[in-house]
Amino acid sequence: MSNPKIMVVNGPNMNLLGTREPEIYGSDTLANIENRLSQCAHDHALDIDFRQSNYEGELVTWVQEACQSFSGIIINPAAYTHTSVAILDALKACKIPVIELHLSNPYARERFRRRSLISPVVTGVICGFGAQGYELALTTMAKLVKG
Ligand code: CA2
Repeated sequence: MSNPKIMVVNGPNMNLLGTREPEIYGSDTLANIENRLSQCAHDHALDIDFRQSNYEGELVTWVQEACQSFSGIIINPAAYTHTSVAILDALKACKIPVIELHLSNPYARERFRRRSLISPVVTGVICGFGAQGYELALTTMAKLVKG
């Protein structure tokens, strides 16, 4: 039997990770995070599809695709967390587990980061643990999709 497929979606500017603001986001690049997550996926017998886009519509299309043909979604919508009704609406239609993930702890930052539009419709939220949060999310996802 094939492994459950998990889509890992990253929003705008996440391609710049490791180049600035390491005090907030750490010094890992997104490629480093993906490499470690691939090992974690292998350990849990999951297949990951790791993506990043700076475009809201592309993120919406990917969420729709994941809802149709994946077993779970891990999503860091980055700045769109705080603004995107379109991503919220796409996630609302989703029947698979969804984990919202943030490297930083948005509740310890500016007021505008304390509101996530998507939190009310996701299965759970992991934030504030830096890059390690991706592995925490995938380990949790393994339990959600395999029982
Ligand atoms: O903490 C997180 O993971 C965030 O989703 C990251 C977003 C931010 O807008 C959210 O409030 C919290 C920002 C991602 C941009 O990443 C950068 C990385 C390096 C340099 C500049 C931006």
